[in-house]
Amino acid sequence: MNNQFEKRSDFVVVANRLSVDRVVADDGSETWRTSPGGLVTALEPVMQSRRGSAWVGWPGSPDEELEPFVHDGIQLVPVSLSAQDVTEYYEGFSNATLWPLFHDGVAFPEYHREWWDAYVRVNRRFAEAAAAVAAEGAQVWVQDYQLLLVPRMLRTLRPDLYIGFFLHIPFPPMELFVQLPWRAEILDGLLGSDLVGFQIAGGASNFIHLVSERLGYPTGDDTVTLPDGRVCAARAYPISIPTQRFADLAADPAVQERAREIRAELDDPELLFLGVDRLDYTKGIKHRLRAFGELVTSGQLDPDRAAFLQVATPSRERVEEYKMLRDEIDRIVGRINGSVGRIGRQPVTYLHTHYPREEMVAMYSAADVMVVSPLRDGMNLVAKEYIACRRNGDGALVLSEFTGAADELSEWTYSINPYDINGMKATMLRAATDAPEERQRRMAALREQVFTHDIDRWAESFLADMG
Ligand code: GDG
Repeated sequence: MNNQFEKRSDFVVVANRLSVDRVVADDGSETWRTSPGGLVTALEPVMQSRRGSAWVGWPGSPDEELEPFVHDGIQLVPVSLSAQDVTEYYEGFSNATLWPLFHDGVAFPEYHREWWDAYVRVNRRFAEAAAAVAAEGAQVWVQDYQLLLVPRMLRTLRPDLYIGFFLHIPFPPMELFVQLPWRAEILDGLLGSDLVGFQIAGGASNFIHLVSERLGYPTGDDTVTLPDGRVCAARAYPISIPTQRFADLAADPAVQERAREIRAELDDPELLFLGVDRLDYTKGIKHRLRAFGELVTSGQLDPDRAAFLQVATPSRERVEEYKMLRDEIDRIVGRINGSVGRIGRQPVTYLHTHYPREEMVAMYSAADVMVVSPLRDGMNLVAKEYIACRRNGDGALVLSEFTGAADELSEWTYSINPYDINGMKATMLRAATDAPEERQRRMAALREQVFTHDIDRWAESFLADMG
């Protein structure tokens, strides 16, 4: 073990990205800022409360060797990736093999042996960095599909550690998973953990079933007993959001004013639909726009009175499938606006850019109907954020049954199958026209669920079970 760290840490998070973003000032000087992402927000209190916690991750640009440094009391351990690693491990195996395969194969997964070699090589680098910074008996929490091999590698290096893993995306059914040429290695990688967390119970049971069928290890409802007698548990921990923070922002008078402005800038529609996503083929953006387009073209919705605001944040822009999706969405939006728009009034406003959180909250506050239509999604935080922001208890959430969020929320959402365009059209209309009391009743129940199940509860329950 090396001695490059002054103190070793009792709690270590290992994630593809570091918890900080680089900020370059006008004079060219560089500093780091804690990243605004949900995971960082969730884990910050836990990390601050423990002695010298550490976060192992990639700083975000290729070919950069950085020494470990301390930021806001957290020890940051940068893992370097070459440009080739980024292409093969990150864009390749993580985002063009595992991502589509784990999302029901909604895009075709590509299998390349050199991508796999890079994935193994980079996972080992993360495991070695974590092994070097973790104190004797420390808790190490590994995050997500980019690092599926890390638990086993880390256990081999450091059998004294408690190792947890959380998968943010779905865990596929056996029939899909077994396509993977490296299925045995990946299962073994995860089984290096003491506890594997999934978004929903179905993911955990897919995993247990697979291990039982393929490896023949003895399994219980939520446990696997390994040949050396060690037990690996697999359970659901549905992730959530910092609900109160969203609610507080929505209550800010400046944000409320901005919400009014947004409606005015959209030419004061009577009915405003909203979609917010990373531009990703799993999110069903095309499907929802097609449904809305048919509703306004057929006259079931009046194109002079209804508007759709779609934000699609740029994502994975160098991956081929994402470039194609962007072109297709441009075409669909152009066709709708070209056929039913008029001068000064376009039914679809499509924004391919990233906004500050205040602007997102103003949009959530402005929209009458939120449409969340993924073909498959681990959880979907946008759905929960919309609920948190509906401070007056109004608004309606149209939610795909193929999201993790539907497991918790579908009793009170307007539930859709995004492959069924007619069904989606009918449900979007219903969400828009139901009696206000019915919409309020549903929203009250949704708010109760999201306020009592926030991100702190998620992190606390996982860590408590990790031991
Ligand atoms: C993965 C899983 C799981 C989006 N545009 C902007 C912006 N966002 C924020 C949203 C939300 C987050 O990004 C997206 O989270 P999702 O959960 O919807 O989706 P993924 O990015 O695919 O996340 C997913 C999640 O991990 C957590 O486990 O729920 O299933 O796929 O917070 O608000 N935020 C800002 N500007 C934008 O333009 N500030």
